[in-house]
Amino acid sequence: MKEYTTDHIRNVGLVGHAAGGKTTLVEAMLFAAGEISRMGSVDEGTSASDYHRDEIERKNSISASVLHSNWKDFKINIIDMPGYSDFVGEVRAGLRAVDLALVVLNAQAGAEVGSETAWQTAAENKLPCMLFVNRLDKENVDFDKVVNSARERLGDGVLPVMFPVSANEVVDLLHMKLAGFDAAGKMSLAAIPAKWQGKANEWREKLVERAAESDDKLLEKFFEAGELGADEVKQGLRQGLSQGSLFPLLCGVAPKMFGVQALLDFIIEYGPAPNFRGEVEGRSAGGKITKRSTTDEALPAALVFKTISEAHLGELSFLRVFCGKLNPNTEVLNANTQGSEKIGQLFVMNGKTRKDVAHLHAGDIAAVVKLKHTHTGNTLCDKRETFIIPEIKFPDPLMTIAVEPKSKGDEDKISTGLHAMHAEDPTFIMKVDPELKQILLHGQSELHLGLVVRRLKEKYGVDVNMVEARIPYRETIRGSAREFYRHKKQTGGAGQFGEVHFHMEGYRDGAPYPDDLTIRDTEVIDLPWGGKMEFVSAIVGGAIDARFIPAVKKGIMEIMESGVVAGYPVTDVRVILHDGKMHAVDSNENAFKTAGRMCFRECFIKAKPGIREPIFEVEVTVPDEYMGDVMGDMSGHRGKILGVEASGHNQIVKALVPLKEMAKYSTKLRSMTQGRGIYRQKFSHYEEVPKEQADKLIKAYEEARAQGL
Ligand SMILES: Nc1nc2c(ncn2[C@@H]2O[C@H](COP(=O)(O)OP(=O)(O)OP(=O)(O)O)[C@@H](O)[C@H]2O)c(=O)[nH]1
Ligand SMILES: [Mg+2]
Repeated sequence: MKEYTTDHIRNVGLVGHAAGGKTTLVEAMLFAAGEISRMGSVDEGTSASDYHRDEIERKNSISASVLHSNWKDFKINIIDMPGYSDFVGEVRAGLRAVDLALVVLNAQAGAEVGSETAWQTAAENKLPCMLFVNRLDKENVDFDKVVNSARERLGDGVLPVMFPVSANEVVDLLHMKLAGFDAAGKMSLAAIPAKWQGKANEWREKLVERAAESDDKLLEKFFEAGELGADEVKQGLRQGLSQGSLFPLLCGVAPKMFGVQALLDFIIEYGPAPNFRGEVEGRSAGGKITKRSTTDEALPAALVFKTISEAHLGELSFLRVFCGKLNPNTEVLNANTQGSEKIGQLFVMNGKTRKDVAHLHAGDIAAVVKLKHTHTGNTLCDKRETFIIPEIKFPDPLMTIAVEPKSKGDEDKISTGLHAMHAEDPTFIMKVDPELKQILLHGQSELHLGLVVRRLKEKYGVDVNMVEARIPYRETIRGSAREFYRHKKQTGGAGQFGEVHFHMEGYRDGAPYPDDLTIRDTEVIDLPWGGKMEFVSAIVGGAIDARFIPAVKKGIMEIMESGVVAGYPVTDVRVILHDGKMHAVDSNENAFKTAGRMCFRECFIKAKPGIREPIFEVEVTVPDEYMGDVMGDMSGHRGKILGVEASGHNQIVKALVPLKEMAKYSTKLRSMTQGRGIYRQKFSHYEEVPKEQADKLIKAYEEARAQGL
């Protein structure tokens, strides 16, 4: 494989709402450049990018694929990213490796929710952005409307550099020509027909003006002369794109190769080279921010942005070289772990096929095999000096399911498999939850976790059932109570004796103590399971020895952890130990621990126990027309609407919803909005569950205990 130097490399990432045609466009970009000999298709499962079995079956992208196209002596590295929000982690990682985001819009739908989120991620990475309006061949396409929707939702800098005039022709505003595409997608230029001349002049004028605005000198010249030369327009557009003030918009029909040649030309002529920022920022071993020049001469540093392990590919780590030149068979440093790594051969990828390359120049993207201790997000750098490129920010998990092995004894295999898969996909996290006694999988959606479970079976041979994750309820009290408990046992030799008197009430910060008790000592404990416990000593006249008091507290903590009425940890109580009795011979710590535990139990039952559930703050973004459905559904599921905000053509609904009601929200929202809604959620607080539900939980616990579970 030929080597390309930095200025002959372009790195572009395709993003956008699901089914816009990204993968098909990538296929066309490869085919146009002769990279593949036949134009494959997503529908037939023959595309270079969606090669994974799950992708072929589902007919959509799941994982970011790395490909490239050699076009007119340039190497265009292409990352094709999934549009479904379930796989947003792939977009976060993929966009870290490129210098240009290409947002693919569906001409029938305009800018959609998924286009906006991709756009935001690109903006967070300060990435130059351009657009491609695809599917122009569909009925009822109104190109001007698409441009307007892109302007409204994505930014005023959206600037068409062409507009379509027939099924296979566009007016190219850069060259002021009519570009036609034949059945093979080959482009030929002709004069603009008189009919379109007026619109062409008008749009060209806008384009020149916007290009001039990218640079003060150009703008001055534009005002003086009233126009700019071809090179100046080019310079202005390039600059506007690189600095993020202009978002050029092209169009076409990917499966027919219509517009693809023009797109490739545009990327190499106007797209930023990998060194367009001049420097890359990183951290030294001591955490100091440093910068390195993005040239071959700098010490090398590369970010591992993706890791995969598949039977036919082996273990592959994809890396973007940010600075320096990378040679095969070299020892490098994993800057994050300070461990040593060996880079063997370097590979240039096209989906699942790979070719050897002798060196990688600054800015290039490639893959290496069999790294030992390197994970996604790590930097590999020259051993002489640590340089850590900022880690990739993955999204927080949105939902949780639990898995149970189908055959006993598979727990270890589950853990090994899931840990290995987490290295490939950091957006799902596996945890064994000792409180809920479940293996939990946290991820983006049911679809996402369903695919994880499927791969666990296929790759690691472990079959599991997906079940609902238990809800981490909490027990607490709504009233107050006083009780005493005498623990007394006389079995042959030494006996057991301990008596304690408690006053119990709900814990509230700074609440006054009962008037009739003399407070000696108090301690507020932050409980490991959340909430507080205040333990107060109000013992008078040495009724029980000071040495027994910690034992009483220990007994309380034990029962608080295991729960009293429904088997869930207890939170937010104040216990005042105000009296007791001891026996000169039979009292010991154990006896007082038991007395403490039992007295807590009696008091708790008397003090109106209640059950609390976790409430999440949920933020749903949907197009206007779905807002009513989303709000109705929330209210029907015990949600409290906090407010609604408009954001372009979308509405953001904010609500407080019990976690229990969010169990299958990703699937529900998708069907309610035809995939056009997204949501986020974060823990807010605990709240009491309705009485019927509390009774149900208590009953279930009693039944389980009766059966000895
Ligand atoms: N008519 C028409 N169909 C297209 C065009 N581009 C893509 N398609 C079809 O649209 C569907 C989705 O195309 P993909 O290329 O998989 O879209 P994508 O953006 O990669 O989708 P995700 O990976 O799910 O985000 C497929 O059935 C394609 O054949 C187009 O320009 N015109
Ligand atoms: Mg795709």
